[in-house]
Amino acid sequence: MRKPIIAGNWKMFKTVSEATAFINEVKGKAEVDGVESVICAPFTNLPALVEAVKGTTLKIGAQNLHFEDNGAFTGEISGVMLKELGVEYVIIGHSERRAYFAESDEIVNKKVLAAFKHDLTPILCVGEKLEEREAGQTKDVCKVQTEAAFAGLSAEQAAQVVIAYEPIWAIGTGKSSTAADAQDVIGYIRGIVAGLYGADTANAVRIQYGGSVKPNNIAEYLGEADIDGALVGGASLEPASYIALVEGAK
Ligand code: G2H
Repeated sequence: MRKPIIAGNWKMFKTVSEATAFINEVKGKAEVDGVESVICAPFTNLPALVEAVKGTTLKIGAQNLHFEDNGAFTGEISGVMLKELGVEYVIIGHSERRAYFAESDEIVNKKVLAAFKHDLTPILCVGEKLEEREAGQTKDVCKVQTEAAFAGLSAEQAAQVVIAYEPIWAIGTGKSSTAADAQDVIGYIRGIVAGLYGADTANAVRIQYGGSVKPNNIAEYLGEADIDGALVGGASLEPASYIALVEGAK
């Protein structure tokens, strides 16, 4: 059985004091047996958050990493740096990074490999743009992105990847994919992993849906056979809402 995973993607929100206040409010509440609960925060918050979640089951993730360990890459943060902090997860290839920071499939793949090099679990984002959906290319886009991102991974590593299927047109827009449509694509993505590594690996991989997930629709998504959790932006920012999301994943 795959353990459901709810990951809050805070994007560029919250100062250190706001972040630690959030953890103090959700401690013991956004902790539900059988559900993994991860907060992916801005880099500046990570040391304080790792400290704040000690003694809880909450886990901390970053939202990006550079694929090199160190070097002349002004403004970048590496896997070595994240690992030493005690960070466990890292979002890779979010559509905002692909769109605004020119992250190609090749860069995403290098970042996935770098995450494993430093024992960080990647939350790999894939998903289609509105025009791609309208052109009937959703599955082709997901196939290309998924296969590129997994290049060079062993079956054992592949089984640990968390994939987040996020249709770009549903991000922060209030328009969410129906649970049935999300299941259709996510089941297809699981089939891609099966094609690469076989059924056992595909059955182990956790695949989240992301895009305007809220406390009032999370149960619908988690009710689908292949949907193992959610990557949540806006609705992860308020403690009460985040707690409801984790509870909704039971
Ligand atoms: C998609 C999602 C989190 P939101 O980006 O990754 O954000 O839930 O605000 O649509």
